Amino acid sequence: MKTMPSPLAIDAEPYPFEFQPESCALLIIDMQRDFLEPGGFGEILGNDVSQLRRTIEPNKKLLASWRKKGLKVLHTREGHRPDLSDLPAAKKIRGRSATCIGDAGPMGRILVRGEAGHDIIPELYPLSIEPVIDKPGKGAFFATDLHALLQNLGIRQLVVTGVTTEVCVNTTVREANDRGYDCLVPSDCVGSYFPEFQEMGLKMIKAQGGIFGWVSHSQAILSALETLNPPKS
Ligand code: TIU
Repeated sequence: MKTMPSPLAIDAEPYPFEFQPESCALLIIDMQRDFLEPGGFGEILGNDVSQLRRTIEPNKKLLASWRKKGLKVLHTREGHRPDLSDLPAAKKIRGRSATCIGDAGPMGRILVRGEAGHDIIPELYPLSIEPVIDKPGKGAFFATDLHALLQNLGIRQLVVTGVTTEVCVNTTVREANDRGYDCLVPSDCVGSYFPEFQEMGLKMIKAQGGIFGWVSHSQAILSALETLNPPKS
């Protein structure tokens, strides 16, 4: 009879996360050029992209280690069909910005699938074997097949990284929590344009005994990964 290996305890708040590598996926949220690169949509809206760019190096290290151990990786991108038929009018006009989703931007049409700015930054570019979930909303489960993919892969734990902490990361963690997944969020691998939202966005996840999940530093995850054997070829 096949028995599950005992979980590895990862140092986290509010208490250690019981990591089951074979049923845990790394889910990288919206590390897209339009949110992170100077001159992109995020910066046009007046945001300080350096607050997000500091997450690139820790994500690179975590992704490299995750891949080396042969564990599952999925990526998401926020964006819309070129005809904008999946863009609610409320989302398009919200903010009353002169430039909005679907308009021409410095890296093509803003948050439109197939445009350069919509794609994932080169530093974290997905491998061909890594599913990319194109999502029209903030949460990665809304109007996507993410839940079906995770179920088919036997995944029940997620390490969630990416941007922004209080918007798409938090929404996705809440959606995942309601669907029965345990989520661990490495604080240095998620970023917000607003330092106060970074702090509170993480506190909201781990408060009340881990109401939505766990928060750690990526080093604690890297240390646990180091103890794993490499994949059988
Ligand atoms: N990916 C994501 O968080 N989308 C956003 O629009 N975030 C903002 O913080 N605006």
